[in-house]
Amino acid sequence: MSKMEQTLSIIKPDAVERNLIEEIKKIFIEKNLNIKESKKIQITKDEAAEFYKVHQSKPFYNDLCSYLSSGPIFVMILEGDDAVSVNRKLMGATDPKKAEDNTIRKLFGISIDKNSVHGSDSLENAKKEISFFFKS
Ligand code: IDP
Ligand code: MG
Repeated sequence: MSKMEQTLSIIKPDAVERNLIEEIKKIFIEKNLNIKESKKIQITKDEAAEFYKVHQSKPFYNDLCSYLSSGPIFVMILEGDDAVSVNRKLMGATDPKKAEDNTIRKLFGISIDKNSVHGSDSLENAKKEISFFFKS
């Protein structure tokens, strides 16, 4: 059975810079992911470090935090049936080279770090990530 969920999506600096916001939003809307709230912002490196804390032991952590804070991002709350997994499927594999055809990362990703989008990987993390960006 499907379940109404909310998840967090981020269009990363590489895609905002290439004016891909509207094109990526269209992909979500066509798959019945409703954009409940959205905003274009730029975060500090400290905020990126907090957001990506789960990756703090990874060798790429510092670069990842620099990158996410390097330019404007577009953050969205997506809502729909099975929104967490539907969004992950639409995004494709982390490495655009390995992403399935017609996924956002296959279509637009440049490299494993400049892979155009972030999406929550579980309902629990979705709740945390939504409250990180959208204080209610
Ligand atoms: P995900 O975004 O598909 O959930 P994660 O493993 O959670 O992938 O990694 C978070 C982000 O860190 C990725 O989207 C990517 O931008 C970056 N990243 C992951 N693995 C590597 C790597 O091996 N080198 C550089 N950056 C990486
Ligand atoms: Mg992840």
